[in-house]
Amino acid sequence: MSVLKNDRYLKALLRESVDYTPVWMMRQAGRYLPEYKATRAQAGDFMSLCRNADLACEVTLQPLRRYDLDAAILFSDILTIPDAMGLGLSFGAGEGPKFARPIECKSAVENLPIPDPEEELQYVMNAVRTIRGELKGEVPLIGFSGSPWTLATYMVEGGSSKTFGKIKKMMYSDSKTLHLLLDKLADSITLYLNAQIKAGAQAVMIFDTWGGVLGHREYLDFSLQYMHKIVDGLIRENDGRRVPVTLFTKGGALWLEAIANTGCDAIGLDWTVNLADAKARVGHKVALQGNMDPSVLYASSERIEQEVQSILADFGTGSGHVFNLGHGIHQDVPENAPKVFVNAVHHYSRIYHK
Ligand code: 1CP
Repeated sequence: MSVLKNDRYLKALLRESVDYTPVWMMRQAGRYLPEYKATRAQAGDFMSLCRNADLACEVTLQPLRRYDLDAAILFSDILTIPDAMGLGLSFGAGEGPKFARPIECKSAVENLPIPDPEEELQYVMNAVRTIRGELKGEVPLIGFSGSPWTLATYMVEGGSSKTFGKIKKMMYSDSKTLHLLLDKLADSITLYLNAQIKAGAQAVMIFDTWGGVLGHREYLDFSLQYMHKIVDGLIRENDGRRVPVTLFTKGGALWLEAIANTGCDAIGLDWTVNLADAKARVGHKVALQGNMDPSVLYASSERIEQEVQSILADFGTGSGHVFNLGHGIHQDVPENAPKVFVNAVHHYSRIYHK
């Protein structure tokens, strides 16, 4: 494998010194890019794009050609695992995900298989191997998965949800079944992420997009406990280098200390938390990733630069910060905004790394 030319992202996650703050954008490959839409049309539909290693590689690299990003993220989706478990995933045109066979009862959970990453999910590993080859060591490749709780919400609700009524009913009336599901997911995710690492992912991230809809005790019990189990089972060194793991819970600012105690290397933050406060609470243990509101990218270049400078000032001096949006980039941001954002992070962060 080629030598890594830009390792700022990996270094910052391990709180090692860098010359400027590295940056990438959650959902950096996607519908805000015309070339993504063209490749998706070529593939036919979203899952066919994920299953085609060459096209998945192409869309992974597209944002890197436009912007000076410090990391690439595998193009795939968090719902590949439930699909591989046999739930029948589809994405209608312009719609969210749908499962043909959602989880409705205990026996459905008991019968769920734990997918073999090099069998049912081999297309993901093939994409990782192809992307690593094509990146030629320019920047590191991030592998990812959804958290057990977040995957379970889609599996029980049958798709996206606003109220999470079905899964919360299961949580409060049949918690044993839900724990069994979360435990199986944690085992599946551990195998899946370890396979991504063996295939070439140099860091991994767990997206707990829906952890923030839980009550205080429920978050610890139904979400964080299972992410902790995954962190305990991950390969932490590969190819002579530490493989950092980032946990991102949207709406998770209440639980930063508990998240830091899982042994993860970094915590992903949304924009509801001030970086200075977060750093004071957990910065001696973990690195922080975030946390600009993605909607700032709708504003003028001056306003974007101002927001970047404020967030950099909040974090202050020293390493341990990976700049990012606090959630995925919106589909309709002006074409030039990501460039202004990325360049501003690099430009204005140098004074904090002397
Ligand atoms: O129409 C299209 O082209 C599909 C849109 C799309 C894209 C571009 C989906 C369907 N998934 C993706 C890619 C994707 N999903 C990536 C690629 C890597 C990147 O560039 O960052 C990643 C990391 C994800 C992760 C993902 N999928 C999450 C967690 C992160 C987050 O944004 O909170 C979630 C919740 C999903 C589910 C999902 N997949 C797709 C959609 C539209 C959704 C969200 C549905 C919902 O809101 O409930």
